[in-house]
Amino acid sequence: MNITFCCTNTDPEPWLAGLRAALPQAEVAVWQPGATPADYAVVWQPPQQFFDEQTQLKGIFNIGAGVDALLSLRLPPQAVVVRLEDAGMAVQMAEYVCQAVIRHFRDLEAYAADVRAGHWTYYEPRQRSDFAVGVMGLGVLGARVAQALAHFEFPVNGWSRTPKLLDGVRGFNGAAQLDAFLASSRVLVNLLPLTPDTTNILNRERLSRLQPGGYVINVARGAHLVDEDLLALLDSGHLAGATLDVFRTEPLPPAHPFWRHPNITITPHTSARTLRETSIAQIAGKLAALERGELVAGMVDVGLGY
Ligand code: NDP
Ligand code: OXD
Repeated sequence: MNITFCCTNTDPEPWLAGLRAALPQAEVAVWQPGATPADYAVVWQPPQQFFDEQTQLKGIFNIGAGVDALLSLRLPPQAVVVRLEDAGMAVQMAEYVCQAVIRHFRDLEAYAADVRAGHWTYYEPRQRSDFAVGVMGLGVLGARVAQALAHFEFPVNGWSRTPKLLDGVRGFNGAAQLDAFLASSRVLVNLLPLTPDTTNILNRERLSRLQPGGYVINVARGAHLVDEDLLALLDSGHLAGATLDVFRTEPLPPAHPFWRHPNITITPHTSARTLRETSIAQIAGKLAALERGELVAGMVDVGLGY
């Protein structure tokens, strides 16, 4: 069996060593233009030329959870597309989102600024019951985040395409319940996949439906958010702030207003990193199962886009 590796911005050597150790029967090599056709591919944002040449793939393993970049390419139609499921990302996402919610809820940014200025000040505690957090997307990552927030006793709403039952989470589903979900939430966490249905979903009309003093946390994809609509709602005072980990263009261009906005915290697409060892173990297990003719979890529905 041959595995070809084509991952942009990734040092290939530790991946090759890990894949060879986990799958000793496989030939594993970095893809070069003109390479002989392989059986499986391990990819992150490969060029179209890769799939134009690798036409005989049985399976494509994406070393991330989101497959939007991959599905924008023409893929060999017979190949199954398998994404990472959790692989250590869910706990990282829960950490990141909880710290963003808590930092805002507890005014920790303002306290840090006061302390830097030598001031010993107090702010009026916020009411937890007024601080409902809405999580868009209740998949592998969103469900973990929603449950972590529920442990801190925030009221938690969740929105998904199909109905979901999660302890401590008030469930909403489908386009018909989106407005009610937004109107019930003050903080909005986005963990949707980027698909034709969800592109630009965080626009002025939707964000205006959040409760006054709303706060936006986008950890999914930059193209979910209409940047200028967020800025306008921050300027109008309807929204209090945002924490953004993902952007339409990454790295975020130096002139972009998000860099300097006083109420926006940005991080460089780092809320949940791919962990190499865990990911290799997951990929190797699924690849072996596919070879035995079994179905595996995490197979992408190309029609739905996630
Ligand atoms: P999943 O596929 O497990 O979950 C997706 C969720 O979104 C599901 O609950 C699904 O509903 C819901 N959904 C999809 N389409 C719609 C729709 N049209 N309307 C309402 N709900 C919808 O994905 P993951 O949780 O694994 O990952 C989510 C995203 O997080 C990734 O696609 C990626 O973009 C982003 N990500 C970001 C990272 C970062 O570092 N910033 C790291 C990893 C991922 P249903 O349950 O009904 O199918
Ligand atoms: C992912 C990501 O989708 O890192 O895994 O954004």
